Amino acid sequence: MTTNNNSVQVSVLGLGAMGSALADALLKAGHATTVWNRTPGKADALVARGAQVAATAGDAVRSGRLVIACLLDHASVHEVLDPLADELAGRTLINVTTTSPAESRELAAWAARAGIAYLDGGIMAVPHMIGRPGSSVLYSGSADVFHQYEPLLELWGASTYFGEDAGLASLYDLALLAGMYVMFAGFLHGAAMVAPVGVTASEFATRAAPWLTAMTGAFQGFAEVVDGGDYTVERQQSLLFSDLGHILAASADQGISTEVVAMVQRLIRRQIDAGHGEEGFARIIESIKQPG
Ligand code: FVH
Repeated sequence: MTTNNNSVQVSVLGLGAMGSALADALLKAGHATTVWNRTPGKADALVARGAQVAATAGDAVRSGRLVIACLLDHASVHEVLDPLADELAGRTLINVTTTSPAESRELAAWAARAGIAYLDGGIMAVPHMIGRPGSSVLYSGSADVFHQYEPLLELWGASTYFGEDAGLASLYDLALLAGMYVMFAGFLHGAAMVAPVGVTASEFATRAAPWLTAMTGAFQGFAEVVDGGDYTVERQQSLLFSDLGHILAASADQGISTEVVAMVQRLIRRQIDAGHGEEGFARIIESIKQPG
């Protein structure tokens, strides 16, 4: 642990993989860190690096002006914090547990009623990335809390504040994860397509990674078309040209599921059927915005 003249008395509730990584980064920066976990034993490595361990969540809350919650889900946050509302009053709570936007707003309202300053966070990193390049954490809720603790928050990753609506960080978090999961499904679909001819997923990955990385260059162009609202602009590939029938047929020939590609094909088809076949691929956002 290094010496830190601006040391914050901070308590971390939840020492799963992520809570432990967050606490470790605080300790490395010299913050006076108290940790608590429901199941004993998970604090040992952190204690060896200078953390204080609290026997109960209440003890942890009482020992910090700033309380970080990194628990499993919204229900576990309430389970731990509800009995401690009086103890938390006048303190600051930053909740980086993954929750839905509605759950984040609910927790912010709960905190406001209890007199707790509240900031919601969405972590865009896996535990080993915390404190390293590429890690970012999204925040919304109290601007005062964000600005007061920004140097501490920067220890975990690049911090971005989206505004007073506590649900915004979660909304961005889940929107980014939506993109990630669909991309992963696309990669795995491709790996399943080539598997019957003896291509390993690892070999396929060496080709898919640079290809998909290059294709992310198209995001900005799609975004400009979407924001401009005119899908007829010429430089885009048309929806008719984007028909995925050949990919569906090849997938079926390989004896694999067509579900992943069929999902995209349905979005395209709805726009073609509505008479927009000559318009650009970005138009499938209209299928997404208006569920069929
Ligand atoms: N790990 C990751 O890659 C992701 C990256 C993005 C953000 N997530 C979210 O971070 C939250 C915590 O994730 P985690 O990786 O630390 O999760 P676990 O290792 O499974 O640890 C869960 C901790 O929550 C405690 N806990 C669960 N239920 C309760 C409860 N009812 N009361 C008190 N504590 C509870 C659990 O305690 P224990 O099982 O050890 O007693 C762990 O400390 C999460 O929202 C991710 O979505 C991580």
